[in-house]
Amino acid sequence: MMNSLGDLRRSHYSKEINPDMNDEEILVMGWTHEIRDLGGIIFVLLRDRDGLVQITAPSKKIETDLFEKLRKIKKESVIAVKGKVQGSPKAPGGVEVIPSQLYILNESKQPLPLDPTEKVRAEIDTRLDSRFLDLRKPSISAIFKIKSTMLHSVRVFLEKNGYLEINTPKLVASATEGGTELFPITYFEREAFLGQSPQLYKQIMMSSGFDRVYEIAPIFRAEEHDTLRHLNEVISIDIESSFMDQHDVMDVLEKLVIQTITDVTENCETELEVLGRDLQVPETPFEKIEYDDLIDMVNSKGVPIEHGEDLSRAAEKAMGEIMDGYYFITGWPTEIKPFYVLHEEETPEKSQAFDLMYKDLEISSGATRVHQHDLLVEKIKGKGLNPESFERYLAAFEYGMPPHAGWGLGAERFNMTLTGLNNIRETVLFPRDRRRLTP
Ligand code: AMO
Repeated sequence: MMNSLGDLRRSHYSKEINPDMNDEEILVMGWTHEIRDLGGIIFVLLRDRDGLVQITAPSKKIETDLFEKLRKIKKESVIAVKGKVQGSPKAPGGVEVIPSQLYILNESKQPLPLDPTEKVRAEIDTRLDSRFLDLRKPSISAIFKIKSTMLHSVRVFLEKNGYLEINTPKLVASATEGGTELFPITYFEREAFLGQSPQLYKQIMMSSGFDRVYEIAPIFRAEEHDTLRHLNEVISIDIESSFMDQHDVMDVLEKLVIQTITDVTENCETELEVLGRDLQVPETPFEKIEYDDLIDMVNSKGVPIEHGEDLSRAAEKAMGEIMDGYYFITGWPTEIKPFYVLHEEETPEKSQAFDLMYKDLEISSGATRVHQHDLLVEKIKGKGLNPESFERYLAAFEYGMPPHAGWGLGAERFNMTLTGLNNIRETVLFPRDRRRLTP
């Protein structure tokens, strides 16, 4: 075993090796995925981030010491192999490597708590406990390659549309979203909380004249529920735009979803295939369903729900049976939306808020905001909150706050719609739920 890498450097990733490189000397690095010892010939499958490469060692062609060393490698050990490329139609990628040197960079302990070759299925909790091994599986790492492409695509799209990336504090003094609980923390001699949403800060930035901002950052929700769609820490993609209303930002959201799906289908072909996912770019415009009509649709499916209520899980499920892709819900009752949401002028009981849904899953919500100071104070009081605890936020509305609108899109839920996965835990490297705080 080696303590340091020395001058050893990888010459190629597995996916870069092809039959045209016949006889070329290369150096590959990765993990021993599998070892097959057939007596006179040993096959080692080396796995790196991008796939597998076969190391073929016929006893007649290579030195005895090397042959014996290969035979003794333990599964999932980290190795480097120097050798020559040879075309081999049966091997992965149509090539194999005839080794001349083997370096064992780190040996893996045995037995393994989890099998990264995916031959043995494991329960999600076992997988999350040994997440580093779980993530070595191609079908699991594929999810995060898609997530990386998704976030890249979102950033490129927003930058192109004039949005500036901002970072706002996650240590905060008060709540922003009604309905969900906060995680309290000790902030020196005071109590503080983990931020539920950058809502108040992104709005303050409108008063700062930044016009269009976005943030991609964690939000913390102390929700007790243990479901396939909720976590206590997620990544929220937030935007806020001045001189826009709900219709303008819904348009931005729809275009962003389309651009991201296009980029993922073009750049993650292998990953989508590994996941068995046939991702198609949806047709636009996305359907817009008025809240009142939706309640009737849900009732007609036999699910009881009153006008004015928030959607129950049963109601979402009923919608999932009716709708097949992305759609907006508009015209939500003002009563059940947060204080910062503006109502319709003519029908104040109706708000200018919307949700973006995918089948039965809410992936985003947004609204035209209240930008008049006095109305905002009234709305805060109306929710039973104390305007004094919003003093610094409210000040931004007294000296020239433009009309504005925005939304928050859950990165994990968006990823679920791309990958087709139904447990949100699958889309986070190290999920935080009601029971899990490690690893
Ligand atoms: P909301 O609370 O609806 O709105 O959150 C926006 C989006 O964030 C995601 N999300 C979650 N995902 C998984 N687990 C959770 N516990 C969780 N909580 C939220 C969802 C949701 O649609 N300030 C507003 C946004 C705005 O109006 O700009 C807000 O936070 O995908």
